[in-house]
Amino acid sequence: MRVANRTAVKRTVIVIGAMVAVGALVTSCGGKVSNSGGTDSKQLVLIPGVADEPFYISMQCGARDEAAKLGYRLDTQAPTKFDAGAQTPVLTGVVANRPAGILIAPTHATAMAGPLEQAKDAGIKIVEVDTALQNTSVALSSISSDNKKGGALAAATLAKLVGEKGSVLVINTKAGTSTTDERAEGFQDAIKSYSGITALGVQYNNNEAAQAASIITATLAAHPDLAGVFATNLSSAEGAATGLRNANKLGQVKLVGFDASPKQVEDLKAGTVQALIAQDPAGIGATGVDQVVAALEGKPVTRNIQTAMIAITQTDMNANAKYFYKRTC
Ligand code: T6T
Repeated sequence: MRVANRTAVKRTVIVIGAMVAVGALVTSCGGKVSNSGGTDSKQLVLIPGVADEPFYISMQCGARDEAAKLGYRLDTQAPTKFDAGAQTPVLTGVVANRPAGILIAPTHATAMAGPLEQAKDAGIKIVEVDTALQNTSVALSSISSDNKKGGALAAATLAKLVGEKGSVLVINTKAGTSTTDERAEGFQDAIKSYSGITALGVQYNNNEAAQAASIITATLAAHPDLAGVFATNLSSAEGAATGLRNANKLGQVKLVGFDASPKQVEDLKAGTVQALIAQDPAGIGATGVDQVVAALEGKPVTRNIQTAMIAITQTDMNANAKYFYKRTC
């Protein structure tokens, strides 16, 4: 069974482990949903956090393939910005077309609750993929990495890289994003156990790579002895790498980043980043489809499912290329 297999994969991996959008955008693999009548019983819609981002593109690929296997159609409609104000009108537009199920990565743990409750009240089955609402009564199932554990894994990895001493900084995305908040929390909790490490706290890049680069510049000015950085997602890690490159601190300041976009993989290869914590976005998408279809077909649904994660370094990157995220399906 898919879920059981994925859980087994996760265990293995961790042991080894070491538009602003009012109109909805149809991403490259999707098609527009239109429905002038009632619910379309075979139509699913994936609403990612933001359009054209390798994590969500990989998720879409997994979800679309699984939906086709199960005899359903899956379209993707995404906001152009990772923001509740941009995602809400996309969701409202999708709900008006009455698909049978929605897979959504809510961009804010509380701000997306109202619009999603309305979707549920319209009789649409809701499954959360990656991020989640604080209110657990809206979605039938939530599929994600174990983000707290991922943060702790990042702390252990960074501590080793800096020789368990010096100052370390967390660059997080946007407060209120369930996943990255959990990663930062897991990191901060775990880093406390290293007496030689000073935690400089958490700064937010608003999910903009350029802001992460500026945070690096400012932090290096205030703390020239900065030893390490944990970047909680793709945008923060890509931007942190750029910041370190601009400051000529490559390799001197160790960088551990969540995710494995093509740019992040290039940065790992170049030695700008020392470790990546790759997730399984295709698995999250496929498992999300399994769950929403189970709900639609009156079969049992699993409330919370955790998927694989793996820490990848330059040494083992070739062996782990299957975990790298895609730009197209
Ligand atoms: O890290 C992923 C995702 O898990 C997170 O919730 C938001 O950022 C990403 O999409 C990467 O940009």
